[in-house]
Amino acid sequence: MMYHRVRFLAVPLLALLCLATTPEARANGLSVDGVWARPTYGTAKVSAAYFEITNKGSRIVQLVSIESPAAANAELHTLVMDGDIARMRQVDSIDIAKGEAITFQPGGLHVMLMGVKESLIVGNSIDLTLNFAHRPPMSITAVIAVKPPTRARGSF
Ligand SMILES: [Cu+2]
Repeated sequence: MMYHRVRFLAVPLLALLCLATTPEARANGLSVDGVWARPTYGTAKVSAAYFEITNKGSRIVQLVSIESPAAANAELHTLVMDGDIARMRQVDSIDIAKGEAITFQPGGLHVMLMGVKESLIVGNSIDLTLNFAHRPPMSITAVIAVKPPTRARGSF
């Protein structure tokens, strides 16, 4: 079955990812960089994670969910204006057209992390798994920070 061949190919790809020193991940024409999440303070159990995802592949990619071992729940959210008030709305899925880059950032799309299990401290990091329709999941690492990390340069 094709599935076995795909799994076999995934091993050298993972090895490459381990060599990367910046929070950037690539797989199957997808690249994700600038991954960060907000720290939590006091007893707060809520955080948000952000990144830029670029589809350099030949077909549309649909991001359907995100999960993290660091939080009980992770949801895709966007901010919509309701008069003067910005409200968060859950998004079912996000389509990334071929050649398109989508940025999750404060004031817009974000990953809402709820039920954060341990305080998120600046300088630490957490793992996130991106789940897609019709393709394998992708693991990325978010640095805990108060602002976006310096962009990784695409050098390979
Ligand atoms: Cu939210």
